[in-house]
Amino acid sequence: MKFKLEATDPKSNARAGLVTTDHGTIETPIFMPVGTAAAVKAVHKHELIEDIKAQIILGNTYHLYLRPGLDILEKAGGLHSFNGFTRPQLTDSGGYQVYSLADSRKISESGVSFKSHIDGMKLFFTPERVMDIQRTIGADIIMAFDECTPYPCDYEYAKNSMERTHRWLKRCCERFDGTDAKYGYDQTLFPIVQGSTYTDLRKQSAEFIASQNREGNAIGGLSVGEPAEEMYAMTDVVTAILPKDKPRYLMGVGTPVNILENIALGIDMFDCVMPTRNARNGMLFTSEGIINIRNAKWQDDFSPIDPNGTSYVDSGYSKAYLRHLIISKEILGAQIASIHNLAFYLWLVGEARKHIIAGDFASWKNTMVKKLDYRL
Ligand code: PRF
Repeated sequence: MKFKLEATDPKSNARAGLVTTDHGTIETPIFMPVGTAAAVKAVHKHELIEDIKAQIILGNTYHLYLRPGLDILEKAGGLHSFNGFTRPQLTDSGGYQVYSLADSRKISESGVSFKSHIDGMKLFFTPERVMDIQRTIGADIIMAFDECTPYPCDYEYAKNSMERTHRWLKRCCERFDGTDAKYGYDQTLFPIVQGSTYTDLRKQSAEFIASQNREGNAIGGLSVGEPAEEMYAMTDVVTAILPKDKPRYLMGVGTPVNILENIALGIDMFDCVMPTRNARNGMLFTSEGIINIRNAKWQDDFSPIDPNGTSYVDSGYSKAYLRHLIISKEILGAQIASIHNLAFYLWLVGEARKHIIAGDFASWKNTMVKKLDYRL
């Protein structure tokens, strides 16, 4: 993997760059649609590539390991062959899903034991096992096995957890570096900064992660319920320490405003279920603000979903029709709303990139934040 820093904004820490993998180049800042189980919910690959212009998508080790399982993924020739998304893909390590989804979880120095949320089967993930699993899944970028602390989290717990995440990272690196990619293209491992909302822990973690000298770095443990201002403060502390010549990925973030503010702080990559999950409930993100299409005021509004939207569905369907589909729980409603929201997120980061390159990102960002600010 290669990273080329192309431009930095004069009035913020925003950057534009290029991440090159064996499956192609990603223009940063970028948003990665979430495809947990090897599928972006309700969106097929043609729409992802041609309409939404997704450059990279994200899958989850935890889900893919449970279903379809490693035998099938290996027989398929890896994740890209299996789901047909031929551009770059990234897998999260399960270091978050194990904590948020699995039952009867027990954490020890060697790893995490848990029960599958699908059939209750007892499983054990270690850093080494998670590297082997991600080798078999075959994403271009794979994530270290970490512990994402909840919010709030007391200092002692956050410190111990961060230190264990660092020890696990060393085990991840050792296993990853001692094994080969399986499908003829390269993989790269991103470590994850933790440390909850404690500035000294975040600094310590960022310094440790930077010292591992991997090709890219990630920030975890944020957007877990803390106020946005605390999230931004932690991002700021961490991006000041992480190397400038490597991509920075902020995991599981966020709202359009969260994304813009974190781009301003020097983040290059994002993922979040929000555009797809909220789409299925009728929440639409548009360049003019956020609307709930279930609202009665749209029932006889036959104007396009988003006259400024970049995707086919924006001009191809009316608000009244989409409202009807979502209220009637028609599958097509989820599909149209998901495509719309993802196209909006990809448009947003694409515009951010253009403004960074043009040198006027900071003022554009402030205008957009005013339009898009809302509280969930
Ligand atoms: N760790 C991992 N994945 C994640 C997170 C984390 O801390 C988060 C936190 N927002 C989202 N996804 N491995």
